[in-house]
Amino acid sequence: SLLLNSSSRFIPPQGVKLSYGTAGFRADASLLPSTVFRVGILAALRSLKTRSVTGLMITASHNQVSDNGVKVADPNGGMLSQHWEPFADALANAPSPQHLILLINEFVEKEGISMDGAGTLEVLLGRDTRPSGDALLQAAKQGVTSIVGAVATDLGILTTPQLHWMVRARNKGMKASEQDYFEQLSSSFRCLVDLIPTEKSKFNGVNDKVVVDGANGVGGVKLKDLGKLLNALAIEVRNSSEDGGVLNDGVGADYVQKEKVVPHGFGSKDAGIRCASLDGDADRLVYFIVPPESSGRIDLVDGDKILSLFALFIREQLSFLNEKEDINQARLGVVQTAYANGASTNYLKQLGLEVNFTPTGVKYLHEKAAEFDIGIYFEANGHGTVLFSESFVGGLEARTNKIASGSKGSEREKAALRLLAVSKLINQAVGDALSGLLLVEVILQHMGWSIHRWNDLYHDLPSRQLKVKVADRTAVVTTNAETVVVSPPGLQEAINEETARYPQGRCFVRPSGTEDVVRVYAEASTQETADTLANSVARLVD
Ligand code: 16G
Ligand code: ZN
Repeated sequence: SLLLNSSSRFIPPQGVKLSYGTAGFRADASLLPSTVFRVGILAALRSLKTRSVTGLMITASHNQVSDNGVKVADPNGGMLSQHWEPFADALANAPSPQHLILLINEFVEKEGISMDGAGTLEVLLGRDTRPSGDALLQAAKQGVTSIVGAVATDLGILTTPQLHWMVRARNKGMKASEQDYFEQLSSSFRCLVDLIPTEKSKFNGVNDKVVVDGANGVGGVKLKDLGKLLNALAIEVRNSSEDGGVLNDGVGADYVQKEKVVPHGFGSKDAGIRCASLDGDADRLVYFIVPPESSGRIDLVDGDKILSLFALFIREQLSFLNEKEDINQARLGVVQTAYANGASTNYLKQLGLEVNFTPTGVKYLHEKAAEFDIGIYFEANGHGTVLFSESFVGGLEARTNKIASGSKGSEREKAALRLLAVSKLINQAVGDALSGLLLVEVILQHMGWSIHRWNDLYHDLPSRQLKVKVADRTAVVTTNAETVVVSPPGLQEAINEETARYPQGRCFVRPSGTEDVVRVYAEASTQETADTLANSVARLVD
């Protein structure tokens, strides 16, 4: 058969066991052709099952350039449905083409997938700028088309969030090209700029340009294209893929957030300026400030602070809306992980917001945020977005339609227009550094705030992250959004005892989902005590 034929061209490497993990499959690129081919099959089956367009993205995000990876976007633009992950694992690890076909037949039967190709059967393919990406994309294409009737559409080099956005847009019957994406972001940005209260319309920051580190990847290129459509904002992009630097090497959001040092291409000349950093596939965003006399250190303005800024703005708009009516039932929820700095959680609670915690990984945060009318989620590492429920957006649309064209209406109507624009600007499929950056920028303009004013919303507690290499990281099992160890027995008690010695101490350990290590996170009132706490707990894990 077609399938047997094509799968015998993609034999999996021996002795490698892959797992779909929090962000799809990731490994050294040389190990991946058969996996990517098989994920092509998976994405086609997912399209067949849902009778909708699905997506397949080839990227290893912030990993080193020699790695690559692959993940599937579901019809709503989100991550692959979790109940298909075991099948993804089984597919990737099937030892031979015969096993593979057996597995597929079994799964097709179990899921009740009808193999007649009627209806939409299309997989959108994208990749980041990694040199291995093109060959892997060809493997994915062959995987997709080995399912009879499935069409693979190669969209070339994209950011991960662009691909997710396009899948979602296609299934909503909207225009879904890259140009449409840029159009939607830039027009909703302009709409928000036009609604800035006049007394604040002169931005009083120290410098009204933002300088962006593109991680030597795809994000910088796309941001330059997007920037051409924005006249209310000057963006200077550094470390773009065409600049010749190595992807994620001393640059990018992951590096900046974890190391808290200036990325290549930045230095003391940038002191005081508003700087931002994207990761390799542009689904993470952090800001930073280079202090004067910095010696290479930065002040990090992380995902928690982006979340806080968004929450503050949205809460203000809701309060304008709410004066009396219908919409005041709107439920605003915030979702964080245990990595959120304790100071950010306190700040959000002081604002009167409902703060929820989930395990690490976008799929968990996203799912939780979708329970609210407006759900804001962010990981400290800069991945996050704002989700609006359809019914809430419907309510906003009904209200804003009544506003006579030309007139901007009352404060309440302006607030509705702003929220509607935010729902279009911010990527509803997945966290998106480009749309996140535009929302940060327009909120700062709206508030008339410099990055310093924003950074002063609260002060991070000193924290330390460590990783511990262990024989078997699956020996550490956690619960309560990864804050409590249930196995090995006794470990949590020992952590509690250690943590109790430190003022404002907080500490947790968890097995990494992407590396063969156990991670330790500690917070305390001083950097020194945070370091000591992290180190002593690391010894407990070892
Ligand atoms: C992946 C996750 C990210 C998470 C990180 C944690 C997605 C799309 N990405 O990159 O959200 O923060 O893993 O890595 O879910 P770790 O498990 O190695 O700490
Ligand atoms: Zn990423």
